[in-house]
Amino acid sequence: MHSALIRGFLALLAAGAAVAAPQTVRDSDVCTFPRIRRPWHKLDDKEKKAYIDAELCLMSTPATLGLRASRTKFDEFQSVHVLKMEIAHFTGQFLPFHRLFVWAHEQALRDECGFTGTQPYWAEELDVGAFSKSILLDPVLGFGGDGIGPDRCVRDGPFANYTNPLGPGFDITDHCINRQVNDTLTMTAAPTVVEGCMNMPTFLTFWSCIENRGGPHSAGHSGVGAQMSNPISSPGDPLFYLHHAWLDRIWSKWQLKDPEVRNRDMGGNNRANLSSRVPPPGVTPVNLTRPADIPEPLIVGDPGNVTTLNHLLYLYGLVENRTIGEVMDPSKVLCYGYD
Ligand SMILES: [Cu+2]
Repeated sequence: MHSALIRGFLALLAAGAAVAAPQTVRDSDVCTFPRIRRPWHKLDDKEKKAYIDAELCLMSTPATLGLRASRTKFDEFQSVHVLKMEIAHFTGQFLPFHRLFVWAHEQALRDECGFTGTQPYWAEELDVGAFSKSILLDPVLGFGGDGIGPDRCVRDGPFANYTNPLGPGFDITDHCINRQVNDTLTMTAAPTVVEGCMNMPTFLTFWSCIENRGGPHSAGHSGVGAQMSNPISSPGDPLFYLHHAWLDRIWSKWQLKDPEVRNRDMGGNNRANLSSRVPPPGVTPVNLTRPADIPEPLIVGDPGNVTTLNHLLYLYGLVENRTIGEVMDPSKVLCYGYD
């Protein structure tokens, strides 16, 4: 009787430990001063130059992860996005994955290139209907302008000479960073559209408002065009990170309206049904079929079909993998916030 009690007690302790273990906070996870991300238009010239220089540095730092077709650290990010295409879009992990992905990029700017600022975002509301005149497309203190000529190469600005080895889509081809700005397709970044998403009551309704056609996600991609409008290889344009930081800010603001509930609110499917997806009018359809020689993306931590907080955001070595639960509140493990 006595030993049975002790055995029971020990079993309870073990069960408690097993449940408690994933919640353990490591020293490196304690966030005392969250880094505050700001919009590009509020950075001064020195801050803009520091960010662009750090991105150029990633583009000249050799790849180390052995990922498909990547020559540089910059390419490795694009490669991970290609590898994860069907599980990182139109799935529950769309927002959490892109949160960790943009954070990993910011971290690489810091670790590899000595960047001391924070990941800026593109306040796209300011440029609705006029991406072509955005200060982000400035040739000197920006990302270069619209593409020109038949190949739509960006021929001015700091990234004009970069040879991008991945894309379009799943292809491996050396090409320039290209754009085909379409101001009409930027209307879904309008404040009224964003406000509509902010008023959504649940994660599922909020996420679909952001990602589905007619939502702010498509504005940055379709409005910039060319590589940016390719759902597979879009991180080949450095504007990708400022666009997704803007979306991440909207999610974060939405979460802060009811953090107790919304920092735990997750759902959706784990794998996208892309066969029913057609691009918005004016955007060339992209072949979304994964070639046989590119391995299927891994789904880890979610044995069912529904996305949960236990879902592991697998990043192929870009940074430590994190669960969705760990990135729900950016002011915790990732230690940042927005202005
Ligand atoms: Cu994406």
